[in-house]
Amino acid sequence: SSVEGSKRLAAWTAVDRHIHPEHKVIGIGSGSTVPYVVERIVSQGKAMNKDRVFIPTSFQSKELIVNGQLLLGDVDQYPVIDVTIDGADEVDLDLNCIKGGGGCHLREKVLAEAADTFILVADYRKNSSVLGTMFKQGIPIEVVPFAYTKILQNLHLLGSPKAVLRMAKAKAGPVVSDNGNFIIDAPFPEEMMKDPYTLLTRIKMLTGVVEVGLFCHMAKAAYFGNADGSVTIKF
Ligand code: DER
Repeated sequence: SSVEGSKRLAAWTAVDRHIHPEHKVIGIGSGSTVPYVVERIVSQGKAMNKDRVFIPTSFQSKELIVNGQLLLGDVDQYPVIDVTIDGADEVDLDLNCIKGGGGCHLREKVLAEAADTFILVADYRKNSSVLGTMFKQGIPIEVVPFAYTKILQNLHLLGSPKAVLRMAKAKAGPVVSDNGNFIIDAPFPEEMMKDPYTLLTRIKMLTGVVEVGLFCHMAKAAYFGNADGSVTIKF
């Protein structure tokens, strides 16, 4: 499909531009676009990858690294990362983005922050101007289960009356993250989404919030594959 093709195009272009022989410690994001990132890195060959180490941002990301027969590393062992490449749910004109659609944004943000270069790869549906205008599900927020009801109340008061606990589809009950926490999806009005950094700080201060799926001033570039086979780059 053109969406899958555009994910592959974004991923391959970003790897070709940003993963070079001198890059030895590489952070691998989560979601349905990053498999194309791993595919392209594997295609650089065993000789190129034999002295590289790859740090995962989730169980899924770890599986991609293992199945790609790449060397698996740990962020405790490699706290400084050369390049992290990850997907996004929506990216605005300033490269701020919503992440967490896949419920992995806590570890993703740790590796995004730890990287000298953080790169986003996505299909054309994520290429936006104001966050929330294309990705309508709400800001993903990882919370400790003990506090989720209180946080829902506080989010309603903060400006998101429609904030909800993310329920699992293939399991009874809520989605549980790789860290054993719950996810809340909180849509906010466009006015508030125009200043994502302020909103990030206000949500982060709510007691029991572990991490917020707003990545502000972090990405160095974003690559979007388009249905016509072209690539749009924001930087
Ligand atoms: O959950 C996440 O943060 C993922 O990176 C998500 O934002 C992007 O997922 P996709 O590549 O499947 O659209």
